[in-house]
Amino acid sequence: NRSDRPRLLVGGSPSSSGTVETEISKTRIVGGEDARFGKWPWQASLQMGALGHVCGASVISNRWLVSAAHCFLDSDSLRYEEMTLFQSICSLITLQITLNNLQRIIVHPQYDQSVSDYDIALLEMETPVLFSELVQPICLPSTSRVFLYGTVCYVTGWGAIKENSHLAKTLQEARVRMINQSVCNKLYDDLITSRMLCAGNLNGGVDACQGDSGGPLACTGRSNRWYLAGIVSWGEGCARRNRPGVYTKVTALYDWIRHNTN
Ligand code: 4AZ
Repeated sequence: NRSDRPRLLVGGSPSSSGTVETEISKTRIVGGEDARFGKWPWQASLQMGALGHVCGASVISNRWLVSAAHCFLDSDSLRYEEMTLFQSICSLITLQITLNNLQRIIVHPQYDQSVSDYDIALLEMETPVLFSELVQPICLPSTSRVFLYGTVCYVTGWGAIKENSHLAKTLQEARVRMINQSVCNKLYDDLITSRMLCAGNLNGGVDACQGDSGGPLACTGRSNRWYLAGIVSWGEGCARRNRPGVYTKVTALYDWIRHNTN
């Protein structure tokens, strides 16, 4: 019974048929749906010792991953040099491919914690990953690529299944749409910089949440390739009406990524 399973990324498709479940899904925020095994082969989980999963990340080459800068803020309880990196394709429980430990973490020098501007970090692995059916990079969109407002994209992760809730056990995916920049800027009191983009559903109900940070917002382009349009960054709560998810805009940081990863 799918409705028994933990869900995440608030929103996505309704659960199975049946009146009871249908009623429930209307009256509270529900998560996205379980991702099919192997469907998002660039999705990685950043894990720290006893804490387990802390953030998402995306594989962009055999040596590099992209995540959010805010995942790497040192605090008394968290030292990010201790972070180990796992790629968990579909379920943290059934399959864990250990990627090579991190060699270097490059946080964007202009990252501004107070407003979440330039919320991006590059993670270099000690030794290259071997690609397989289950481990594949996502394409980096160049500066000139435009994801039009209304474009359907997918956000994936093991983050909270609703605000202040627990993490998902199975990787979740949710369908979101690109939201107009000026519309989003009005909703968020001009906090949306040109290094950010908004995606979700203005009616609420579909969104990324805590723990999805650093993970991918993936959109298809021509030739059926998937592109990393955004990196889960912030938002007011999760899946609230008129409070869409805010993502780091990857096209705006393409040159910086290229320069640092060669
Ligand atoms: C977070 O706390 C977080 N609804 C990530 C994404 C969103 C909100 C919070 C977007 O990491």
